[in-house]
Amino acid sequence: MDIELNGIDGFAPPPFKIKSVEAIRLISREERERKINENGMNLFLLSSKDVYIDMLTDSGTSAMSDQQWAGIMTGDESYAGSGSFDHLASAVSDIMGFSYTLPAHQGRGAEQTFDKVLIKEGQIVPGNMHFDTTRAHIENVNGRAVDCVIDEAFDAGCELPFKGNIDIGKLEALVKKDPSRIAYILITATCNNGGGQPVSIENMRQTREISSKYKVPLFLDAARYAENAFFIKKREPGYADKRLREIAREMMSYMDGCIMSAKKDALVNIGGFIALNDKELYNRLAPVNVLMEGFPTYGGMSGRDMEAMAIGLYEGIDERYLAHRIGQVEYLAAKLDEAGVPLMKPFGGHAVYINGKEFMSHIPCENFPSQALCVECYLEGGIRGVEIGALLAGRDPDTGESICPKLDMMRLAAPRRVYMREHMDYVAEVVKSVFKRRNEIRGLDFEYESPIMRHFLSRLKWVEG
Ligand code: PM9
Repeated sequence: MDIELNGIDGFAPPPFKIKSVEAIRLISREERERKINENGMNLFLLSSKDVYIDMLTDSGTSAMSDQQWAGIMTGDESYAGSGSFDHLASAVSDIMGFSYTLPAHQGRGAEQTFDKVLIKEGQIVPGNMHFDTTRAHIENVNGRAVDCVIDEAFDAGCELPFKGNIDIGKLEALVKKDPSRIAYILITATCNNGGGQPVSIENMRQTREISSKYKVPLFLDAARYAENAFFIKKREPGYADKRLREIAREMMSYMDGCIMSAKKDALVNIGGFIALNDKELYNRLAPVNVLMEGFPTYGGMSGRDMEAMAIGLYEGIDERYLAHRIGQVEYLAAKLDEAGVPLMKPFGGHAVYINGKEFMSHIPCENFPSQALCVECYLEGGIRGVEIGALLAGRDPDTGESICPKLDMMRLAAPRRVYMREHMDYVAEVVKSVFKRRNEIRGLDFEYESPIMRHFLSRLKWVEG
């Protein structure tokens, strides 16, 4: 047995050691109370110095390697023809198999360019479950984002191996009604809003069949493609002996291209890109990207960031690193599970998703149970998680009513290569302690509701009790 991949106790050891540390501090309970009240019970508005363990997001929060920092020093800052862009394009082509790379400052920059070119007014973008910025960009150009994920995705306790899969029947029914109304199909892997659940290779292949049959392009939201490849290796029959690079290549072989927020699996603090093989489409995208992001050989990124990204793409698909990373998330989830905390199952790749609806079953949806849980975890131990529930879901564009989503969760996202097992032990103790006194916790109401993507900027207050 390979200890580096499986560990001695079932959890793979970290394939790195620490060269530089950053101090963190737990401010007092009184200070935490003051800070969260001053910031309208919204953890996005807190200053990071007032947070002890920051699990708000795994996006842009990775610790870069010494190799990446070395790359920062050798980045080529030329406006046009940067050598660092060549390194990035070559890494994308080598790992993903796409010939054309268009950089963007982050995922939503890529989405903005992409949707401006690919979506005509009134067109539909079906997918498994779109991420919130993805949906917002589709709607921003008057398109419609439609989720076609399998029904089991909404059953938090259901232990299917690939709960991020598209329901092929639902997808085909939608596409065949009028293929000309479909701008493109998008698979998000792993499926962030569905609990970090992976998509199987078989499902990608079947989606490709639909895409080819109706002549509609298929793209991947590749933010966490490497974690998805790891789950395929672990869970899909026939893939246990394949290298992750081979699996990633096969995933991409079913796609016309991908859009990537590189702030996740490319282990960088900023950056993103669109990658594809169709030269004609590239030629339509590039001028728009010049307008929105920058010249095609930097697209909103500095040369040094592209250099670090080119290196990070290779490090992010390394199996020993992924075995440790996904094992760390599993370690935290298993501790909470043992204590009876209701969780999204199976455990996801980049985060532990706590079922806030069940944890706070006495708080109705309109009083944001998972947001109340996030606030309480901050008050209890200075932990910052994020709500993926009613607050994030926003309002129905047709009726204006607040949406009550089927899944209402608190996400504890693990930044890559940042925290140790001791941090996870601490987080588990804090959540367990909130769980013990959950029935005393009240819900929240708006003090101010932000009009777009309201979870970022809204302010809340405790309901009278
Ligand atoms: N995801 C996340 O925390 C960061 C924004 S919300 C705190 O999960 C997918 C699957 C994402 C994603 C961002 C984006 C947008 C696209 N697709 O944040 O613009 O999870 O780089 O990427 C966040 P950017």
